[in-house]
Amino acid sequence: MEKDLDQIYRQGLKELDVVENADDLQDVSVRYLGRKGILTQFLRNISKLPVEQRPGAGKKANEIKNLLEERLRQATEKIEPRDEAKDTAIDVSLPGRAVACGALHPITQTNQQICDIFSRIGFDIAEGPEVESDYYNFEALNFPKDHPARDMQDTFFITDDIVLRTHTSPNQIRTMEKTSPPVRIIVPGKVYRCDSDLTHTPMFHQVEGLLVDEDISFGDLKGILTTFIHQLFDEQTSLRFRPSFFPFTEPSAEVDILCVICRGKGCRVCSHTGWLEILGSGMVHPALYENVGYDPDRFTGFAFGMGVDRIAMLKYGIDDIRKFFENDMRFLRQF
Ligand code: 2U9
Repeated sequence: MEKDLDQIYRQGLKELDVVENADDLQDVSVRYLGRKGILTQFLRNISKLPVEQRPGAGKKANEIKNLLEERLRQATEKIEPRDEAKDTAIDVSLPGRAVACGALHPITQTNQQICDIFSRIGFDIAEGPEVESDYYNFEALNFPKDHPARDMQDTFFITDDIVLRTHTSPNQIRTMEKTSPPVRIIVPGKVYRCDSDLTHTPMFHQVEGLLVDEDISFGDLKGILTTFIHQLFDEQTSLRFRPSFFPFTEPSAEVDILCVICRGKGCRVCSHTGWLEILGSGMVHPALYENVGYDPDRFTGFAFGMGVDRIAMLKYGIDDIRKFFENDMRFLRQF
């Protein structure tokens, strides 16, 4: 029996000596160690040997098996030396993995464009709380209690005296309380009004502005806002100032641009007027100066406010404001 095993081993080595390629190697491996291989059969037949021979035969057969396996490994290395570099190398012919790349939300992009334009003109940015007192949101801005103008704002009340700010104007008051003129600020931020339809959401974004100094006139207001609109849309954009009313400005004016869709002919977007309202503005009401300790005989100024979401809708031709907040990637990827 031992002789048989030695014979198998020697024959195996002989065959391994003459292998030339991986296929030859595979053949030898199968012939000796495969499921029906010579050595495998031998091991299987050990159970048929007389009991006293079985342990010795098993031991010897396993030694031969290990030796043959080792020789097979060596022969494999000889034919296909292990290329360590190949194990870790990057296959440059494979297509690359796409890098997921984020982008700014269209409202953020529009907000940044607006702030950039005013920053270049010389305005600083001021920010403040979204939860406000009745005083800063209304009283200091010339909305007395029970004044009908408070109804324009559809306020979310937290308590009788605390509200979600309905505009960013409280920050102009806070800034004026802390700073002497000249004041040149824009105030971007989220504001809240209880209103919801195709063009309104309960939370939206505003940028407001304030400029107070000596000798500031309505001409300065017109010049700065015209420059702003020409930079935001294009230099050729026609605009008009239309009289309006706000409690915090007197006189007040809303600014319209010629409809970007129909160029003034009249369409659904401009309600067939040929014009689109872009922002509100006016000369700061003198009563406000007294609230912050400015001398109304020495200082004058102008203020303005705009809805960023509305401007983004006009710039990108979006007909439903709610699309901005649904986070549908098919919509957002377009910007
Ligand atoms: C101070 C003094 C004056 C801010 C102004 C408007 C006109 C205006 C609206 C535009 C669209 C609000 O988002 S909107 O609905 N705003 O028309 N806002 S003047 O006037 C101020 C603010 C602060 C101390």
